[in-house]
Amino acid sequence: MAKSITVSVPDIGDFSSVDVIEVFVSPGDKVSKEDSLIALETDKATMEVPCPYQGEVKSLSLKVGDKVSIGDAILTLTVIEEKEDDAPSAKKEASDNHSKNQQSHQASPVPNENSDNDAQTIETIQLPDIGDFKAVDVIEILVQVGDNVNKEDPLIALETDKATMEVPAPIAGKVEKILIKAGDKISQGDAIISLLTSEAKNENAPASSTKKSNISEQVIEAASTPDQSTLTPPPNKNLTSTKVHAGPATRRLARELGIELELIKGQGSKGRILTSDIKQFVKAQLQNPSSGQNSLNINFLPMPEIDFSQFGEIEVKPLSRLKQKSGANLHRNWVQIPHVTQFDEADITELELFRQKNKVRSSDQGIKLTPLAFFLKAAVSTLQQFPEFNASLTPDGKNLIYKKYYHIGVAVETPQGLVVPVLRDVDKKGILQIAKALDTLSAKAREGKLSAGDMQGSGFTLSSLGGIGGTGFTPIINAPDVAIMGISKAKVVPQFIDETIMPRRMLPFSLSYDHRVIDGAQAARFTAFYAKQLQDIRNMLL
Ligand code: CAO
Repeated sequence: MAKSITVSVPDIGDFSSVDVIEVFVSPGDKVSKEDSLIALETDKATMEVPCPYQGEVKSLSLKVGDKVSIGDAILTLTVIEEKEDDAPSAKKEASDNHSKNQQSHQASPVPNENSDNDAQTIETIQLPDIGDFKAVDVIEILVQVGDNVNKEDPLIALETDKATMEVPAPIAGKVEKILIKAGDKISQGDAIISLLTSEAKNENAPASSTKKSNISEQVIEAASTPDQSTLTPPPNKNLTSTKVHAGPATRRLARELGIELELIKGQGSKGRILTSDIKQFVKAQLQNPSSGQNSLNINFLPMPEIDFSQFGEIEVKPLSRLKQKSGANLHRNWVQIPHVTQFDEADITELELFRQKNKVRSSDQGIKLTPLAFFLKAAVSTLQQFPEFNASLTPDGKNLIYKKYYHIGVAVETPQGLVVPVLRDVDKKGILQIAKALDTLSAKAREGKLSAGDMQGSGFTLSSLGGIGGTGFTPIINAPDVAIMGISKAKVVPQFIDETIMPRRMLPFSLSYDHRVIDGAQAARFTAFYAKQLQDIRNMLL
């Protein structure tokens, strides 16, 4: 039986007032047990709060930017299947390890060449007690040899299947040697880094003296009690596709530099964004400002925040996650690519007669023969004639990558928003095969079953609103493509042909192109050629 349950913030150690940095679900979303609901961030770690039940999100009780503590309501869930036994205790005993986190460093004196001050020593920093975990993955080294670090600066990032954690420096010093590398597996007591330090150390301490550390306590929590109420990163499910995986230091660096993590492709394991990815991204922006975030350096006026309820009744509904994600991409492409749109029209009278003749025959084979299959085929023969339209600019803006394959993205409207699956090898397919592949792919899109691979690899994109209406529109280029074709609704209109007025079916279409790559004259030639292909489809055979 359906039941309403409030899911609250579980025990997250001694932290209170923790920042909510991401909310992964919206009202109406179906969630499974273990799906991540929100991400929290302290100055030491990020953590994701998994869903304790399977159900449907009824309402959210918090938003990004809120500060939460244990017991605060996250959301209300309509539980579809509830198993009493599975219900986690919202509050769980904090691990004994909480207060026992310790970090070690071994000291060995080194001669100090030029100092008559304090003698400098090399301290070997060891992995402290991180709970019951052994052989934990090192996912990132956050310092380099020669770096000066302050006490508490993060040195390395570790990841278990339950949490990401950073190991802070127990003392200030200069990184002398890095004794591990990303990808290593390490356990408590393993040496990680040598620091050259003049910081006073405990002379009475034994070689492997211990020192209190601030390593994040929820890590230990997760380590010691791995059940539903612990803070876990999400399992590798589709749900994660719109999320960014990055540790606290990376997020901090991105925030400091004002960089949206969504813009960066993570090179770490499972696509995790590393600090080195951010540095690389910044470097690329500096080298090629034209591809950079806000490279136009526009001082955008902030959007007005208006309480519309003062004017009448309103209802606020969140945008679907797909729309939020695709909106960011559309915005980037619109702002960063200098678009020009060329409008043209094609006489598709003969094409339509041919299609109507073959429509019944193809529907007998279970194929819906819509005009789009012809438009795609004509796009290929036009791209073959104008290869710079089937290309991508290199990120530094200095080279054009010509594609020798003809994979075409097709914009498909779905209940969640617009998606662009890619039809592969259109040049190698006949019209019926294209129609069939299009039908399969658009059905898959509407059912929300497209894989990431289904949406990659296009060289050119086609967006058809012809089945709906309109006389022309300016489609936004689907980067890294350099052009996109927009198809509008064909209609029969009087046309002069050899000084005679004839009823002809005219198809309006438009081509948005990246003016950095394509000149206006070339675009006009492209659309004229395209119109010619459609006017007499035998041209496509040439
Ligand atoms: N002119 C006139 N009629 C057209 C037409 C055109 N350009 N294109 C299609 N039609 C007709 C079709 O022939 C069909 O009629 P019949 O059944 O009588 O043959 C009808 O419109 C419906 O076609 P359809 O939409 O089912 O199929 P399609 O192949 O034309 O389009 C798809 C498939 C996936 C592109 C479409 O379903 C869709 O999602 N369109 C929206 C895309 C979108 O939102 N683009 C905007 C993105 S912003 O850049």
